Amino acid sequence: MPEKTLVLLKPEALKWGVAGDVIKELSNTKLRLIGAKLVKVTSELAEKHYKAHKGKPFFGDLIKHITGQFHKENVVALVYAGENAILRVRAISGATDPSKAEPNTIRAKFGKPKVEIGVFENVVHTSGNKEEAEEEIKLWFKPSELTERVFETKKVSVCVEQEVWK
Ligand code: 3AN
Repeated sequence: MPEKTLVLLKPEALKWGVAGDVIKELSNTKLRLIGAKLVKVTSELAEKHYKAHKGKPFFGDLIKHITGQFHKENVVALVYAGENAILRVRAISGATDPSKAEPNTIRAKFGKPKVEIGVFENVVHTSGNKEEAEEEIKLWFKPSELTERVFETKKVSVCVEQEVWK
């Protein structure tokens, strides 16, 4: 089973008109894109996604940022699959702080080098490891929204039957 990773194009990527450029950079990895959608991020989704940062001084701004309150924009969520997908995407993305990101990385090219809104405007989020990737992909995507069933699914009965993650 190939490795999977979640990439989020953050609200500033859409606001600054660089979402296409970032996807072009990501396509250089030659990984397969198996999911893509535009998401209006709710506080509930944001808090689940960033639960590891709960309690940190920048948590409030992190939630405001990803829910689009600073840039008045949405988020594009992408899933890439392939060998070493997580590290390959992190390598091309660069360090969290754009001022420290290696030259030619996405964050060095498109991120803001100075912190102005309490958190880095670093254009992309990428999963950190396999466990995080699985949890994040299941949080952001339903099975039917991916072109491949990359994780086990089960059927549950609600009013209408739908497929959900097991
Ligand atoms: P990455 O996205 O590179 O995996 P994480 O998971 O450590 O980075 O941090 C998530 C987000 O939290 C970052 N993208 C950034 O916006 C914000 N962040 C992390 N550390 C700081 C910090 N020291 N000051 C402000 N914002 C931070």
